[in-house]
Amino acid sequence: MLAGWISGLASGGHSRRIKFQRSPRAIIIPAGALAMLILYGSPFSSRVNKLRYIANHIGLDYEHVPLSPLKGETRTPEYLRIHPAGKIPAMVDDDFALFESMAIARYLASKAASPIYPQELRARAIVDQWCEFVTHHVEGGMLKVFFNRVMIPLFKLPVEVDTRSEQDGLAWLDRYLPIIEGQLGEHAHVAGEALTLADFALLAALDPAEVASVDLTTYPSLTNWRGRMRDEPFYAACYSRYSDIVDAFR
Ligand SMILES: N[C@@H](CCC(=O)N[C@@H](CS)C(=O)NCC(=O)O)C(=O)O
Repeated sequence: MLAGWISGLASGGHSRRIKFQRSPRAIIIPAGALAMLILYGSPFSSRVNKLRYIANHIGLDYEHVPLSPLKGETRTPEYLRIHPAGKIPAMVDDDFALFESMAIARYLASKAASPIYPQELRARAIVDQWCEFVTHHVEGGMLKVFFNRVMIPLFKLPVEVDTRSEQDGLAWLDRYLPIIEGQLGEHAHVAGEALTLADFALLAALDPAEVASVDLTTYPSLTNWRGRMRDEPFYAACYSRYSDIVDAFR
């Protein structure tokens, strides 16, 4: 049996160490965890927060271990067994490890048979469609802006601000957010009338808007939807606003 340790802060804010053991089948099993389901990754990451929103909304019993790639906490041999690229988020559910945030999102919703990821073939395909659109175009655009405007100066990252990438990100948002605005002008939620995974994906992707000085008020339906979503208990269970997380580093 192999054993190792990763330091982390539990969701309750208490310092704790989590022991990992490797089973004969080489699957990482967290020992000493309070919950069987563990979500890894700093709340600085909107991809991590997407999963926390979903787990909170579904009412899953989970533990959040906010490992930071910037502190090297995702490069330990133990964590690399969970995510071979050392990225966040990742998840361990009992003896099952998974990475890639949308794969984890689908797993969590499916595990709970939640209507946020419908079973019916076409309804599910529409949710997948909007999740992909949000992930590749909206999240992709926002992260380019966020990385250059916030991450590089805040963490004094040893790279130059890439203004072309920043402008690309803004151009993506200018191109793709009107499509989301049109959708939310006609429907209560991103993939139609029902709350789905696509809403959580979009909410998390747009969370950095204020700290990255991206003005979303020019999209009234989107702004209204965002206000409704951020009033939900799943959001308050994470923070009052995403900017609280960023401000804590200033
Ligand atoms: N497509 C992946 C992206 C994962 C990713 O790039 N995560 C970032 C943080 S949001 C990360 O871990 N960066 C640190 C690194 O690349 O080492 C997902 O959705 O999970």
